[in-house]
Amino acid sequence: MKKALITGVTGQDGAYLAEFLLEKGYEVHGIKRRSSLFNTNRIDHLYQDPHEKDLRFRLHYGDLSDSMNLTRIIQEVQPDEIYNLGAMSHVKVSFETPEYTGNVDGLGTLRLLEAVRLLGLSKKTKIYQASTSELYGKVQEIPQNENTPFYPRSPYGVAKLYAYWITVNYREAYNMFACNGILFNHESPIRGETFVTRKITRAAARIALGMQDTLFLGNLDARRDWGHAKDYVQAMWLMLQQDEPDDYVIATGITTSVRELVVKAFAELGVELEFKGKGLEETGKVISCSNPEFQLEKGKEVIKIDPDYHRPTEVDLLIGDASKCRKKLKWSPKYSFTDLIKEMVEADLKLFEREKYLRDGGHDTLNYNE
Ligand code: NDP
Ligand code: GDR
Repeated sequence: MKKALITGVTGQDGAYLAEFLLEKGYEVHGIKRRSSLFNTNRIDHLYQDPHEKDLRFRLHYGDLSDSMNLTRIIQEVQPDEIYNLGAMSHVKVSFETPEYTGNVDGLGTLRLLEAVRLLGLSKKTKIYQASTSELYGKVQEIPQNENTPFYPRSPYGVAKLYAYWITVNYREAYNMFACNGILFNHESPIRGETFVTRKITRAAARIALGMQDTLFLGNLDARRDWGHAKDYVQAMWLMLQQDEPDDYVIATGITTSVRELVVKAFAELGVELEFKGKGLEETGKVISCSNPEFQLEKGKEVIKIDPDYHRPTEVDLLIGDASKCRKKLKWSPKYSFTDLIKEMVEADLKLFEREKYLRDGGHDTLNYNE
């Protein structure tokens, strides 16, 4: 039975990947951080009591800033594959915590690679590094592929640039099987609530249900190549099943603006929006609502701009060219952008319908997701 170790197992990708690898018959080990509240919501359905026989899913306390901890876990697990998904992954937050982000996202990768090397596992253990389209940053060329020059635009992007190159360096210097997956944005119903897709699908549901008045956003002109996380974790695994280690772009090849995303999410609920005005004065208003259960008046301003959500330096346009991956890994995404937004909106509508039902019934909902 193959053993995999996942850092960031409690995150969006970690949860989908753990599920995927368990289905493939792996023994899966995950590193989770100690926190004052439970932080395993996304993987609770996979949990196994550690006293069970034939345990195939195990969690270890750890942190990418702690070399000794990482070394001990790797020594104990002796993994065939390591997926380094752990990171401070929010681009805007990285401007507020640049040193921490550099430590975890940049040096954290070095700590893992060096632990594998020092433990004499360079031949046995294959490593996947979660690289990102944020490496491209300021537009140099489109669509972006494995040969497009990097120009990161945030402390997050710069930290991930270090992680990208240290992965390449360990591959070349020590002959390690280490791959970079340069993944473009990927989302799902379990996406973190402060990333723009999920922020929008949650707010659309809440606004339609009368639980929220306004959604404040930043740059509506930014364009991203959005895919589904379920498709993307499959590509991570495929990279480690090849004969030779390499770096791959994973993307859909379709780009959409934040403004278009907002319109689409509301349209899924039968709410038609129109944007008017420019810059900070731009607003999104309701034109019509075909669902009689949602009492949204015509002309209601539901989208407004808050400059606090603007970034000091922005990545304007991402669109990926995944031809290498399609050809070599025989990978292609199953979900379209429409499927993705529909699934996310439906999931959030269900979540808040339940919440509203409980609140209207006078029950205390104790919702930590809000
Ligand atoms: P999430 O933010 O959902 O998950 C990040 C994970 O990293 C969480 O499990 C988090 O733990 C963990 N983590 C944070 N800090 C540390 C630390 N100091 N030590 C150990 N673990 C830590 O991210 P995603 O699942 O979306 O992304 C997975 C990886 O892929 C990240 O590295 C991200 O940068 C990268 N990436 C993501 C893309 C996307 O569009 N989703 C695109 C390209 C790259 P906790 O739950 O406790 O916070
Ligand atoms: P991104 O994702 O920065 O691309 O990083 P995010 O969803 O945060 O932003 C996408 C774009 O939307 C614009 N935007 C807003 N973003 C947020 N979060 N909140 C807002 O209110 C808002 N308004 C407009 C942003 O300016 C940006 O242009 C994600 C993360 O998962 C990274 O870890 C990963 O590496 C990249 O995707 C690929």
